[in-house]
Amino acid sequence: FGMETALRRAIERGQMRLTYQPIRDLSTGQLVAFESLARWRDENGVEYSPNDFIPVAEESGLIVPLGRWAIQEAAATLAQWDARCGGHCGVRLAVNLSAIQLQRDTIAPVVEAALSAYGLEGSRFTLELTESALVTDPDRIAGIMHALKRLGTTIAMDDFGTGYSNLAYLQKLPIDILKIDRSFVSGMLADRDKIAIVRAVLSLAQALGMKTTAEGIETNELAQTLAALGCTYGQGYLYARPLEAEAAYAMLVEDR
Ligand code: G
Ligand code: G
Ligand code: NA
Ligand code: MN
Repeated sequence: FGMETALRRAIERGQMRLTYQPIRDLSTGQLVAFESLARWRDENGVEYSPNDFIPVAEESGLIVPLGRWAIQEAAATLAQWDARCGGHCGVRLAVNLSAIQLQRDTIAPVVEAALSAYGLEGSRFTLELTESALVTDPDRIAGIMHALKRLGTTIAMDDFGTGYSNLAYLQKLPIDILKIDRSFVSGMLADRDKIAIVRAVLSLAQALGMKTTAEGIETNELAQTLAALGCTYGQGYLYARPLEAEAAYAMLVEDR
């Protein structure tokens, strides 16, 4: 109960913030997007990891207000970056949606309201879903995904390959991007099995007309290898750790 109460208060008191990790086009190096990642620092300066507070938010139902806040905060930040750039700032923002959040909230209207409140086109948002979201009520999730697509957003399957779902969903659902999980990417240069899995995912995505993002890129050699294998985008500590909003804005200005 301790963390749940503290988290509820933190959401109410505006102690949550988003950090932003760059995603680059692997063939051109261009900055194309940032993934927004929630952070929580309490009044004593203690920083909690989303690996700890997201599960608490999911069990307690706080994922609904927290998720709504993240969508609105991402839209507000993007609109502010656009205004400071005097127009389109050149990047998309990716927002994570948890499986429980998709069960408990009506996501498409929440995304639509945030976009319209800040005058943003739907194409400026990517929503990252995990395979686990598809397990409980696939028909309902399919409906949500189609509603999100009608808003013009892009949909990415996060942590692809780590869930236990049936691959048949790939042909039925409007998925734009497969994010290849870090567990396959990091270390793949020294592991035949990992590189085989990465190649298979890349060829599957290509055959289905989807783009790919490799997570967890920490070295130049890895970025170059993934580019040569045809992976579309890359994300990882090589480019940057998740950045505070102001540092992310500085990166995008530098990149323009
Ligand atoms: O940023 P970090 O690598 O510590 O994130 C750890 C995990 O928490 C990741 O799986 C990430 O997807 C998840 N996470 C971070 N921010 C959010 C968020 O705003 N919403 C949801 N649902 N998950 C998040
Ligand atoms: O589950 P999800 O893919 O949303 O998790 C993203 C998490 O991965 C974030 O917490 C982020 O901090 C972390 N991350 C991002 N890039 C790297 C990387 O290059 N190496 C490692 N070890 N972690 C990373
Ligand atoms: Na994610
Ligand atoms: Mn991910």
